[in-house]
Amino acid sequence: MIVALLHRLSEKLPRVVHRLSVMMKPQVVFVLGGPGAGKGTQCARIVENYSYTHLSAGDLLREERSRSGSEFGQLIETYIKEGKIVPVEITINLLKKAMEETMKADEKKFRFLIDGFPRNQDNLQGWNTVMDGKADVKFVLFFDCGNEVCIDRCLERGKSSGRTDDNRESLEKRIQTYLQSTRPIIEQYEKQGKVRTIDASRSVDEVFADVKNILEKEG
Ligand code: UP5
Ligand code: MG
Repeated sequence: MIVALLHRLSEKLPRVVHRLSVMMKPQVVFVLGGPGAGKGTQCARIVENYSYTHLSAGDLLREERSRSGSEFGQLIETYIKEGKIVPVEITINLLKKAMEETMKADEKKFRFLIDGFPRNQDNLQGWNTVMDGKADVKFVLFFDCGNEVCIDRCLERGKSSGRTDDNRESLEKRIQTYLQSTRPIIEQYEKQGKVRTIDASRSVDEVFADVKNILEKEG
């Protein structure tokens, strides 16, 4: 009797494990910091070394901007060039779709680095409305870097990036938006004890050494 029961259980086990992994809630790390702080660079390094999927909200918006037939192309272009934050309805749909597609293609990919989001109160509300209970925000990786270093890095990149916002005029606006809208979001998470701050003004390797320490501590 017991042997038969154990036998049936062992038959069912793979399916149970499979179902559990399907039900795995997305685990999210928000990656924030000023324009050019190195968010994208460090996320790429993390992906090489850990099982995270990198989703840059800015990259998703730029993709949507150039998608033929997109009804938001012009609006996104204007916002990006002006350093303003695109209405969250657009961004959250792109993020949600990218997360769903990633998990559908490979159910083991449930750990996400969401880079450059949430940038303001509107973004945060949108996230809470659409994603509340559907994903766990583990912590915020905050790449802390002085404005001048940020501007210099983006101007340097602007020589070849083709990004319409890597010029001094757009950069001044991006910095203002960052200081006025994004820093308060980081401060809110700070009060919840969720921010892991890294001095991002150093070399890529030095910054990544700190990132590794944090990720290994967080598990
Ligand atoms: N670099 C990187 N690290 C370095 C280091 N340690 N030492 C020396 N050089 C370093 O790096 C920038 C440049 O610096 C690169 O040339 C790199 O080699 C070098 P990168 O890793 O790209 O920095 P990152 O922080 O990712 O800079 P990015 O320009 O992408 O930051 P932004 O936050 O400004 O851009 P994003 O793409 O996220 O957003 C663009 C716009 O989209 C926003 O301004 C906004 O208009 C819009 N947006 C929204 O509206 N909503 C969103 O949710 C997201 C974006
Ligand atoms: Mg980036």
